Amino acid sequence: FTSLSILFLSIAATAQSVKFNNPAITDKYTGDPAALVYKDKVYLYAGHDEAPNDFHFYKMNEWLVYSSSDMKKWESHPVPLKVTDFKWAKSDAWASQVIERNGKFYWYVTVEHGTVHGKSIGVAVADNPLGPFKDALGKALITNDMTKFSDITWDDIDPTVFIDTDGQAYLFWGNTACHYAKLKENMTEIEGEIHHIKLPNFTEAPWIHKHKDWYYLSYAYEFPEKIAYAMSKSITGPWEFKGILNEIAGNSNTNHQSIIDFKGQSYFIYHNGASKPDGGSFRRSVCVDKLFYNKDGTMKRIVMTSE
Ligand code: FUB
Repeated sequence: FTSLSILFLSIAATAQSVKFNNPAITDKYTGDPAALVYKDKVYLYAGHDEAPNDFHFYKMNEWLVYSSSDMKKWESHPVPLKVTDFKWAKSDAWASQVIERNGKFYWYVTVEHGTVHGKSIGVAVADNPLGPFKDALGKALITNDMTKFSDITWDDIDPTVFIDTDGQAYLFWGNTACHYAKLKENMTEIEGEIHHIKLPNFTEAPWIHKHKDWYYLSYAYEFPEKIAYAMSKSITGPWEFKGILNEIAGNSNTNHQSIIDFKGQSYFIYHNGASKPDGGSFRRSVCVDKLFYNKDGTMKRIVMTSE
């Protein structure tokens, strides 16, 4: 081999190792992916986009769950949770996240409240990651009346949950502003005050993760949405803005991310609206791409790949 052919071979190998066959989920339209690594599998929770092609808003009545051992082959499981499982809610299975604590699985969801004006956050619980999940409280965990931050009715959406190394759990959420609060050990009650974080052009979709000794707060930035992020040495901040992580995702005005490490590789999971023939902002599809870190802990921009 000449040194030139070795260079070409290594470029080809790198390109191939980055490539994924997106969308990852093709049996249904899915949005707002939230991945959970548990034992040797990844569980992928997502909202089911049920809007017909001529309906130009979200129609979402249930959440779905898929599992995978390799991030490529995804097994679909029975519907684990519906809006109707929350008797106090009336519609809108919007963004959510599941976390495990002491062998129980807690699923934080966004729904439209039946009596309190606007979106609220509820929590369901199960003994295994595939459910069945049941409403843990019989009422909302967070409502618009509690946050008292803005008059918009969709301020309390998009929960992301994180358990720090000292065992303290935190819930972050929000639209227009990012809020956070501690969760009690039981994972179903807020402890103390609700705090508000200032982040440039925050739209929605916060996701908290930790990699090595850095905390990352990624979120949907502007509208149509890109994904940007901030970093901190502490879960309570201060957060330093680090810029754009992912560009607008094909044909979708939202771009909702989930970030995990699995079997030695980091992944960026999101949705786009590019599925043929009828994909779009309300008929989204979950995609998976690899994520890479720089030596200083910052994240490299995502290279979105398709088949
Ligand atoms: O899927 C409904 C809403 O769209 C989510 O709650 C937001 O994050 C955006 O993706």
